[in-house]
Amino acid sequence: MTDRTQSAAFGVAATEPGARVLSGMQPTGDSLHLGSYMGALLNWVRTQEQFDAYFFIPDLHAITVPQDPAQLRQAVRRTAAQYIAGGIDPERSTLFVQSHVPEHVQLAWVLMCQTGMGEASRMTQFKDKSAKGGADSAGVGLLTYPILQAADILLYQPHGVPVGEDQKQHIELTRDLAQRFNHRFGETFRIPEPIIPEVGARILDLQEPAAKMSKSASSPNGLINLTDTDKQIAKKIKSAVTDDGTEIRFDREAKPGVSNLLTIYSVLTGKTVGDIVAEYQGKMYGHLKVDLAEIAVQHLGPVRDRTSELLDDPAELDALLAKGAAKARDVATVTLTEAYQKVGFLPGT
Ligand code: ATP
Ligand code: LTN
Repeated sequence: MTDRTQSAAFGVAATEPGARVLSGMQPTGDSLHLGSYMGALLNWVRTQEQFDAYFFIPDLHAITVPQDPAQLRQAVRRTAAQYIAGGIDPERSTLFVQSHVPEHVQLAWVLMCQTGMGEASRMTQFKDKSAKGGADSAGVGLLTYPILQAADILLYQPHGVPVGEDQKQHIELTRDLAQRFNHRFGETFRIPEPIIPEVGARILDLQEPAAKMSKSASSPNGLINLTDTDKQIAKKIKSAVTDDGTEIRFDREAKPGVSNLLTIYSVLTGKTVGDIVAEYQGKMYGHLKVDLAEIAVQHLGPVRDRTSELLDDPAELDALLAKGAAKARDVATVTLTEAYQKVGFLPGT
């Protein structure tokens, strides 16, 4: 497959031995979905080939909105299983749960003390999520969410952070906080680059192509979960909203629905959008949908089946996550100790 990542960091950093990447996806909603799979997970799989990779499950972030404890436990294992089923190799990459590494919260506190109120409240995700439940019901955790995310990242001194388009602003804040800290207390943190795929960084809702595909989608038919059955996947693609006219062409403005399907097709097959458009010249939207439905089922079916196999052995998954956390702590503790010393805390031992 061609390399679809735009970031210079991917090429430059990969030449440095030991260069790291780190990323995570929240264990909320029913499952990871086609958007997070293409915008993030597939890119993680590519980065693990070239980098010392850390992938974690941000369970601390998951409690910034109301959650059910039993469901959260289940969702953390399911997310870990989906990472592995999607191609993360736990022998090669370090896979862990955020709450198992207390250094994340410890560094977050230090960074919170470097963040302005205005700066935190300007974050788009905070504004969207707090507006949804009414501003008064939003917890302080939602406001400090991106600062915890900055701590997640900076602890591991990564060169790159593979994420979808919507996380750009949080990575920008992370860079600002790192620069501010370094300026104030001396060189401590590496300034990380976002690694955003050129194709697939913003997959749209299949029913509402003005919005991104999201676990909080308004219609379940707009969202393909990695847990969906073959029948559900095929049905959702075949009933995707397309645009006026009949011509299959890539035009994000005038034809967002068809362009979204072409993007999904391109990511799943590795063909360029141009080649796909040429292949479907003179054909109807229906042809494209039928073929894409089959491609998606072939691609996502095995990921779903492997996830459920992995979930059949939760003890094995837990053991793997414990091993990952021990490895992650070895790295995190070095950065935290340095940051604590730089701000003026006395050594504890
Ligand atoms: P929420 O509904 O809470 O915003 P979400 O469904 O958008 O959640 P996240 O868990 O926030 O998904 O995202 C996990 C990762 O997947 C992030 O790196 C994000 O940028 C990426 N991602 C999420 N949705 C999409 C999408 N529609 N297209 C491409 N990438 C996406
Ligand atoms: N906010 C991210 C999840 C996340 C993350 C991170 C991603 C939490 N900490 C650190 C990259 C690096 C999201 O996907 N919604």
